[in-house]
Order: sequence, then C-alpha cells, then structure tokens
Amino acid sequence: MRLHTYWRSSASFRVRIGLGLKHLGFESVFVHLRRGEQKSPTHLAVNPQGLVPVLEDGDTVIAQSLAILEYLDEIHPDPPLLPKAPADRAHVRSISYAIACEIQPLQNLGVTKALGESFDADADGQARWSREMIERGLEAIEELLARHPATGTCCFGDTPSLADLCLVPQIYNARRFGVDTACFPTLARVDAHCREMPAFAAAAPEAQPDAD
Ligand SMILES: N[C@@H](CCC(=O)N[C@@H](CS)C(=O)NCC(=O)O)C(=O)O
Repeated sequence: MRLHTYWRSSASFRVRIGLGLKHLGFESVFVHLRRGEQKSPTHLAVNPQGLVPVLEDGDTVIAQSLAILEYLDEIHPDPPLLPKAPADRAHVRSISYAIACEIQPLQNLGVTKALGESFDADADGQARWSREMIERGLEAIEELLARHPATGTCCFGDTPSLADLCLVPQIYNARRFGVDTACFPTLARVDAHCREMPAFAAAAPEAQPDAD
C-alpha cells in the first residue's frame, strides 16, 4: 500500500494512525503542501481534488480519510474502528464527522490561503479564524462526549475508534493554533491517553520523515 501524505496534514495523520493500529505496512509518497505539490499534475492525476491523503492499494485508489479508514476496516477488520451495535456505530461516526466535516475543512490550508488572497486576512487574521473555528467545534464535541455514558478512556469505551483517529489530529491542530485545550477536559484527557499508544505516537506529525 502507498499513502500520499504530508506530515502536518491532520487528515493524513488519521490514516497513519489507522494503518498503525491495524499493523499494516505502507510506503509513503510525500506531498509537500506548503510548496504546493498537491496541485502538481502528478498529484492531480492521483487525486483531482488536490488534497492528501490518498491511499493506493494495488489498482484501488481512494481519497478522503474516512473513506480510506472504512475501507481498511472492511478489508482488515481487526482491531475494529467501529463498535458493533448500529446506535454505537452512529455515535462514533457522528463524533468523527463533527470533526472531519465541520471543523477541519474550515481551517485547512486551502481555506486560510483563500482568506489571505481574497479577503485580505493577514497571517494573524488567518490564525485567529482557524482558532475560532476549532474552539467553536470542540466546544460541542466536549459536551457530546462529557455527557455520553459510553465515553471512557477513549471517545467510545476504552479502545480507540474512528472518533479517536479524528480527535487526536484535531487536538494537535488546536494546540498548533494556540487553542487552550484545558477548556476541553474530556477531550484533553482522551487525547493524552491515546497519544501514549504506539500507533498514535508513530503517526504523529513530528515523527514523520518529511517533517521540516
Ligand atoms: N475531507 C478530506 C480533507 C483532506 C484535506 O483537507 N487535506 C488537506 C491536508 S489535512 C490538504 O490536502 N490541503 C491542501 C490544500 O488545501 O491545498 C479528508 O478527510 O481526507
């Protein structure tokens, strides 16, 4: 398997954790987002969206981190990334989507760049935008997890699920943009617990060979 990835990409970080949890070896294809390599003809031929991550598994090419993770879960079910009961699966998916669909897209590189290019936001303004979008999103997820009876050492129970694979990279981004994560005690606790696990540690941005 080949993963098109960038060290600081939180969506790539999710997939790296999933591959690690499932003990799946992979070759990395590094796409330097700050240098614009995601818009190169070579990368666009792989993913016309011009985004990472992309997983290649033989002739199968999959973009979108959650689609990749569900694919991996279907072909390598152990350990599972989703619980068994439909209501529990929906709960884990709803936390995952709240992060992957409602927070991360508002603060990704393409959006902050557009704020600068089209709306005159300087670097401080772009960072403030990202911080506020992350804070707003995490507030709701903190509440969701704090009041749910199944929240354990991880987002759902005591083993990592798709929700933790989304949460830990988003908390990484939160710290990067100066969000005070102590305001989100449940999220901070789950994040600290998960980051102790080898698959999470090995997938961390700073542990990647392309970190610069
Ligand atoms: N929904 C996508 C998001 C992918 C995404 O936003 N990737 C970012 C890095 S985390 C990217 O490639 N950004 C490049 C750009 O915006 O130009 C997923 O989950 O894979």
